[in-house]
Amino acid sequence: MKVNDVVTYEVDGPIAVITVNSPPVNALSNAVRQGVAGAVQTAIGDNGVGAMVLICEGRTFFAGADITEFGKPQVEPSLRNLQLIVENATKPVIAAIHGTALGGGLELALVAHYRIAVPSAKCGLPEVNLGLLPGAGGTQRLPRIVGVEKALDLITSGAPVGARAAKEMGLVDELAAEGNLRADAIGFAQRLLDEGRPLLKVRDRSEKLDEARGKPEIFADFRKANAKKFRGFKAPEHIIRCIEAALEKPFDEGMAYERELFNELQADSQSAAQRHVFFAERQAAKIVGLAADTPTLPIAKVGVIGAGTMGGGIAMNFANVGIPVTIVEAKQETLDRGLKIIRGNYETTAKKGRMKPEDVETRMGLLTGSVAMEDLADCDLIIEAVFENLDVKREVFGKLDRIARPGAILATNTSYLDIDDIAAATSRPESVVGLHFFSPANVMKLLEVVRTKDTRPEIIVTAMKLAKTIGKIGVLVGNGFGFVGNRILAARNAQADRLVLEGATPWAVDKVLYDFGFAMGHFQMRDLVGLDVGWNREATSSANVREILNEMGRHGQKTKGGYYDYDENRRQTPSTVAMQVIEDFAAKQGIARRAVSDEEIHDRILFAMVNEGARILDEGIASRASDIDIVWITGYGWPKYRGGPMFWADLQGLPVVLEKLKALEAAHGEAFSSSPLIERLVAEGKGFKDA
Ligand code: 3H9
Repeated sequence: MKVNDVVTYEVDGPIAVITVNSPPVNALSNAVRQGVAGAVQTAIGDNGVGAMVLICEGRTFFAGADITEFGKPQVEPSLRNLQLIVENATKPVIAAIHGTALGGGLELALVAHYRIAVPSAKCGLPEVNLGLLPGAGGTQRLPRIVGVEKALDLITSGAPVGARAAKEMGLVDELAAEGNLRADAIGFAQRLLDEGRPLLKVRDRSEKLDEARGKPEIFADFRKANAKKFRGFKAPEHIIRCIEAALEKPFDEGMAYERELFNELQADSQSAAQRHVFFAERQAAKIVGLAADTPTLPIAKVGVIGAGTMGGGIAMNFANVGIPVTIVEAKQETLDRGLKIIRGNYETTAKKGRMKPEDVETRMGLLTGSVAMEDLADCDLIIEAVFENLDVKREVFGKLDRIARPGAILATNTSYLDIDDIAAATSRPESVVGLHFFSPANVMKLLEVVRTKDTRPEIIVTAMKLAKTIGKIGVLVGNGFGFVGNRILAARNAQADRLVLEGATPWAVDKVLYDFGFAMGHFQMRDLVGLDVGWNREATSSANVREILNEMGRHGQKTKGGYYDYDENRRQTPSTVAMQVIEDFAAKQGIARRAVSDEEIHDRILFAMVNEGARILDEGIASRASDIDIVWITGYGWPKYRGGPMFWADLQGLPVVLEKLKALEAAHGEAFSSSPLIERLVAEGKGFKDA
């Protein structure tokens, strides 16, 4: 029997089966909640029914509350009221889990009296990733099942656990055979009836809480151990407080407290930002302007030119997913060094327990070194990662053109250069694309896929799909100086450099950015990456502070000195030497140093970045404002809880942004002349999200 469009009710002997089918992920939308409530009530009233199974069709059990309904008027039953109906049912409810039982979905399973799952299923409370906490009893019920320490880990990390681990923790009562969930759940329900098993309510359990009561230090220790990871985020601390309440307060009071803190987070800009990021990540994968049926090309073998830090990291991505790679270097010695570093990276990962030791050899076995570019002749994709110089890259592409098989994808990892110029060195510019990886390339999530004026649609689609295959977030961008990420970085560089000449210290600039939420400041980042990256040793022009520091041998952390000084343990202190260089250079330039406030640092850096982002969007280098946000969050450490530069600007309100830019332009010149897009959007009463 159909209860409504998304829920059906069937009876199999004494077992009622309530099936939900609401693609794509069975989120607990209004219709789903109404349908399930109706079906449970039917089963309660049905004298022939002794127990009920709650199961989902499609790829997963409930993936959580329907995030798209947040902020809209609440339709009854709310998730919490649905839970009351299920938990207080007079007949046992069995949640039958496959796919991912997440957030409100797992919380609904936690009010069922028993849970059965297939081995491939996963259970988790990922609300923290959306700047939220589990607001339907997750913080109160999970510790009652798995204990306080595990609950703290699971809920603040948001990481799901597999069904087997869930069974060990007591979160799942029974494992079903893969592919046989419905029948096994019915069998399990029948057994419960036959054995006369009681209606178990998680809320009534206390043994796991009792275990924690003797250890009051749990919470303080947990906060201390995670202080760095949680810095700036509100949700983790709210979660910890709720779990403390689970221990200290009676169940109903704990629930009320959880609800209060959930409401607080839901109304906060951090959650709005993190929900924006969730959808923005998924949007980024959608390609604008190409036919949906554009075919992809098979990538069975990859070539990488350059075995340096970048080339090595890029090659690892493919070996990690089982794709063989040929790495080409000019000299055997450099090649050997590169391969040794890759092996070292894998061995370190294995030592840390993040990879099976035997996988080191499997992955190394997928990497073949060569000093002959001819060995790339059978590759489907060749990625060039040589020195950042147009002539060098053009020479490589000219050679590749003669060697690569027809139809092969020729990619460059350039971070600033014009890819049309590189492609022009070949007879097949339509086969050339940019694949801009971020260092360390085996770790960083971002991949800018750069389309040129000629890149074939099949190659664009293939590159975006490949990003997903190797676990990256691909963002499709246009071919212009620095693409999206580095062009905005250049705007930040310009302001940061200027600010220190005008009177700010590098540490003051860094502190403003750190306090805003970046993992590290601008100059700390430069010292880490190395001031000599991209530095032309031959041209000793002393044209700026960075060059002078380089000429002095101060290349950053690796030489124990850059903008900061570093001790043996890479602990930093502000450098008086660097400060002197800055002051001397400012004097030489005729710049009178003055006091610069933190507010000025904040505004000049951030609004310059937003303005550059607007230009990028206006020029079509990015397809959407949210793509720019994803680039800066995944590639440059923009704090996730601030949603990316464009979301942050929308949050200030574009009229405020425009006013700031006008004031900054009056004070500091045309670097702040506002993008025409901002002016247009303000005139139309719109934000970047509408652009
Ligand atoms: C919550 O539960 C609060 C409660 O504690 C308290 C309430 C009082 N809602 O990721 P995919 C869409 S908060 C609406 O590409 P996959 C998604 O946008 C929630 N829509 O697939 C996409 O749409 P489109 C806690 C959702 O197979 C499509 O589904 N739950 C939701 O790679 C496919 O998604 C979470 O945070 C949703 N909840 O991964 C879980 N979820 O096709 C969030 C997904 O238009 N979801 N969509 O682009 C996930 O982690 C993944 O989607 C999942 C599937 C693992 C389920």
